Amino acid sequence: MSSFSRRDWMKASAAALGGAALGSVRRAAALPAEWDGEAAARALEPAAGGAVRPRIPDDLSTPYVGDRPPRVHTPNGSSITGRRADDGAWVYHLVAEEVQHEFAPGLTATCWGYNGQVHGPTFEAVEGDTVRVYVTNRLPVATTVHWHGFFLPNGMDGVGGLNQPVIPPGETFVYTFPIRQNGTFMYHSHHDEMTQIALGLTGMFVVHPNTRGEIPEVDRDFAIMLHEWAVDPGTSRPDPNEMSDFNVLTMNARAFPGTDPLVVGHMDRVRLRFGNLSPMDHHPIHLHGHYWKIVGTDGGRIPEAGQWPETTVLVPVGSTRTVEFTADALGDWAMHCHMTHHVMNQMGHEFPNMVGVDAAKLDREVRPLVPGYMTMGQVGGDDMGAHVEMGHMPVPENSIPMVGAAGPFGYITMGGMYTNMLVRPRPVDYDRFPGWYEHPPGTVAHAVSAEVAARDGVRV
Ligand SMILES: [Cu+2]
Repeated sequence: MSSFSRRDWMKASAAALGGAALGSVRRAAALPAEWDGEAAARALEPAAGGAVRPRIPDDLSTPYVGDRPPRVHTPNGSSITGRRADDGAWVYHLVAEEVQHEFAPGLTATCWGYNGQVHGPTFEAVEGDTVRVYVTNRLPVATTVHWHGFFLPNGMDGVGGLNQPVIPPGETFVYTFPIRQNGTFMYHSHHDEMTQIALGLTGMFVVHPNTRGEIPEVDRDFAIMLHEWAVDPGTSRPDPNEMSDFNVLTMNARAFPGTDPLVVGHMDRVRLRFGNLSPMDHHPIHLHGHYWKIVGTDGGRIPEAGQWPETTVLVPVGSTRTVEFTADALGDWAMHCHMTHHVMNQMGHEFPNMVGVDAAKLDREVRPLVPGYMTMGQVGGDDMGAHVEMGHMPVPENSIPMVGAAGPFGYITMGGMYTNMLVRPRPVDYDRFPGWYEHPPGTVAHAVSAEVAARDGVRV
């Protein structure tokens, strides 16, 4: 399957109209009657047949390297907080290198990252620090690092050829600059950006104010880098030449069901710092059940008079957006890019349009030739992930189904740039999955009989 592109796979599976369940044994009419979402979610390994189950890790804390504990939580990532040198400067070390990176269980690719991870660790520093960042290049090609949004000496700005010679493979350069601002910034390669950013050479850079009270105190402070990748099923590297057809959409380089949930306490003050270094797309990130205020960009803090309530924040390419809110609603709340093709995984963007087609006759005729044949897509895409999950439908090697993960009520038909914010009564162990929300009796949407509906004058 290694030379199989996504398009080829779609064509092949759609060859007899609509995508067959090749080699499937029985038709999947519905979800299992007893759906144990938590048990399903706790199964960390891909199920037989390449199906994907959500990853719910035991430990949601942020690992870090440095002399200061991290103050920002980077889901699926880590922080680098600096080591104090004798002259008072804060020293960091980045190693640019090739990394085997897992986007979600079942989908791994050879990417470029820093310090063994994709994206690089979240830098944390304090306004007034002088930082000294050593950058070692273990890539097969030259690179540089640009400190996105920083006011710094021109020779530290990192544009290869313009501000500095490029860092050749095997060499280490040092960047030194005083930090004169606070807020949410980024860092990324500024040499052959099309290739190097496409392969993952980016990271977040958070600067805390040096005076207490300059920005509001929060209970939870998250950093989330948005990105998009082109990884054809069966291939092992993101394609840097892709200009529009991105099929892996990520938060901190993970695609749902690979994204760690955000655990917060009821009435916690929450700050979310989004960065976007996707090659080509802006991402409108939407949180359910709450509103937030957009309080900052990579240009600085927005004065309070300029903050307005929103439930979606557009994070343009090459920008950061910081939002703050009070988590005042208990529950499991979806947070995701609102571009519908950005909440799908690899295989789902190029199906022939089968919506509304009655394929029962076709299925009957094809089944003697292809046992278990089943046309898909007549009701949209929601069936595909579940079929793969149940082992009824194979997927190409090193790929994940269009959408999907096991949830507490059934199959969650979301993928890609999607995660869940879990709001729980305090006190909360932020570093552990708290289990799915237990709804108070009578507060979950449910089926009704015609008789019940009729009481409200609704005929069904
Ligand atoms: Cu998006």
